[in-house]
Amino acid sequence: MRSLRTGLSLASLVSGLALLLGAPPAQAADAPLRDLADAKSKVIGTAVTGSKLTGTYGEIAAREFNALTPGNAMKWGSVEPTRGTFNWAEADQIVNFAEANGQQVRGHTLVWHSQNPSWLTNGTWTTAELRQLMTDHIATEVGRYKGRLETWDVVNEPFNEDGTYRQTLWYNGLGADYIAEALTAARAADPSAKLYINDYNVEGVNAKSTALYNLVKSLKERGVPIDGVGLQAHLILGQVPATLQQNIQRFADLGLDVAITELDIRMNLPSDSAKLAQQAAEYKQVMNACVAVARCVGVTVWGFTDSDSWIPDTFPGQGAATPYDENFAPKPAYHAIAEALGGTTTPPTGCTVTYSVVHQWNGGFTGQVRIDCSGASLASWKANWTFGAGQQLTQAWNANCTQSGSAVNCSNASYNGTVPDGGSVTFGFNASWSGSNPVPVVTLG
Ligand code: G2I
Repeated sequence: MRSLRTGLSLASLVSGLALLLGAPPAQAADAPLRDLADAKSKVIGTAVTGSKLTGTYGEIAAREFNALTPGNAMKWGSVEPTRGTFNWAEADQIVNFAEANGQQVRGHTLVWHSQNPSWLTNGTWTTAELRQLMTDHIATEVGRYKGRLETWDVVNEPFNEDGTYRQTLWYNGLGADYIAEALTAARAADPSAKLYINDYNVEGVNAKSTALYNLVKSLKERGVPIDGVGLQAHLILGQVPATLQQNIQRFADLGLDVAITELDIRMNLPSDSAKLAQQAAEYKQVMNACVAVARCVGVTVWGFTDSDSWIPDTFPGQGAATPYDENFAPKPAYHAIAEALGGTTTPPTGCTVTYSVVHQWNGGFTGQVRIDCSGASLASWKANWTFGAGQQLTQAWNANCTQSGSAVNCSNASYNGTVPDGGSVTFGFNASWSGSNPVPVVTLG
């Protein structure tokens, strides 16, 4: 997208749903997720990338979620890439966006073994220097946002899978009490922020979650400031732990808050309607477990759209882990979250068409149109739209397209007229543009 001089992000170039065919007709969600969550006094949050908070991405982030977590912007490597030189731009942008939209912010994260600046990880420090670095970092970052953030993930991922402490810069240099020291420093810097320890694979009752349990129990007994535990919940389709609610409850019974902080449920690609239905059921299971425990403050998803998820980069061949697809169409998981929060929506059935600009340069662009069917199928199809700003088609593939004036009419090629229930067909085109390149409404016929 570097060729774009207008400052538009990909997100702002991509349209959502245009038209539904089939029966029954589409039901729009009756209320945004955040309204449903507010009515239950729960958090429904999402991790976000600051640079994407415009266009459709920004609209959904603001409309559907009552809390935001910066996915990367508040990590030490992001805010202090060079010692003493700070870059708060993305973190500030996210906090400002949240305040403008009446959303909480979950600060993420202060003391971690990953995404630290190289000056820190490559340095040689005495114990006293390391302690000072850690507490100064906390004082600086927590202090900057004092009174504005609801929550901080103070310590992230302190445990190994077997429940022993992870050997990190902090553990190796300061011993296990780095955790208490970090929490104490965070409390001093912002007495009103809720302070959490956050980890993954601690959703069910197991050796790792029991180590976390024993740690927070002893911290509380010692009077160390700790308000809650974050269960990240990077889950795999078919593997929601059966003991999730029981585990949430045992932390709550210690007098701590619990948050599901990074929920996603990944699957082997490609996705299909059966996997997406199973994923929806599992999202609902996680939501239900949190809704059932009063001290479970809520659930944050780790990116709300498949186009902004860490999964495909880290687990090649896996993905589709979030509640919206890569074109910002809500998936069955979205409707499952709504239902768990007391909404009454049923997922739409029928065939939808989505138009996106996948690449744009000075004077030209590549567009993509995708037809998805769920609970319906097509034997042939037409996709028609009107270009609103003089765009002119130059070439199309996987469809027969003609343009007359501003009207574009496309029909299936000989080999892709059939769109089965649960399937999709995509075609592409190149076109010219000048001035602006607004996204048209596409009708399916
Ligand atoms: O790894 C998934 C999450 C596990 N729990 C803690 C979270 O903080 C963590 O988030 C992910 C981000 O979603 C990724 O976006 O943390 C990753 C790093 O451990 C993030 O990935 C990094 C890439 O590794 C970098 O190459 C990239 O420059 O994201 C950076 C920014 O896009």
